Amino acid sequence: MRIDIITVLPELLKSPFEASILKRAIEKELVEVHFHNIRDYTTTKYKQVDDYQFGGGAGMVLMIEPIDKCISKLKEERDYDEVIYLTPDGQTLNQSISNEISLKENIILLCGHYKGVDQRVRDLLITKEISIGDYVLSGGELAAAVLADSVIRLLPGVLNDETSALTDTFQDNLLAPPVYTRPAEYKGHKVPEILLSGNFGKIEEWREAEALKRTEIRRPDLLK
Ligand code: 6GU
Repeated sequence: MRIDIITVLPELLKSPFEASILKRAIEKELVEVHFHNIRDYTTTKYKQVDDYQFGGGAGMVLMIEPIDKCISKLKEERDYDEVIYLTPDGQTLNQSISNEISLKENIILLCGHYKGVDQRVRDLLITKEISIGDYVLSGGELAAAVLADSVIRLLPGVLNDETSALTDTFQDNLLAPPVYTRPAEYKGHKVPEILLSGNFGKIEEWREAEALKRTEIRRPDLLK
């Protein structure tokens, strides 16, 4: 998979890809992540990427021309399955959207900023609009990192047995059960006996029951 991220703030985005699972996925060549600064595609003297909105009102709007130039150049080099705009008024991200995107070959992520992008970018260039939840971020960069992380960890070979995505919260619409590690007792607080029993059938039953219990209490909406 190849992910091209278009932003006015590439430096805000790079560090999540330079550590741990994402870094290893890139090193293993399971994914390529490329950053593009919209400012490198301006034709104006002052490298302007945004402007006041027509009709008046506070807040700057990202202009179509540099974004169009950047996306057009990428599309000349290869075909893209999706051009995704990160925006608080997009479809709310969930595990099934991440699963779907993880099956694509090449995707572009466009990060919004300020008051957003000229509507014509959305009408002409974007195939999917995604939000990461009902709260407002300063820009789409952190949302792009969230989306990319949730997708990359699903690519075959990225996770090993120990970090398997199959037991993740949400993968089967259930929250994950509680987990424990050494010591078996800490300041009088004990690990559930069953986990020390070595009876893997019973342990699996316990985990399923705990996952269900946790989901019923915390997220009953997932069970509907
Ligand atoms: Cl994708 N962008 C911004 N600016 N805020 C958000 C968001 C995206 N998703 C949730 N809040």
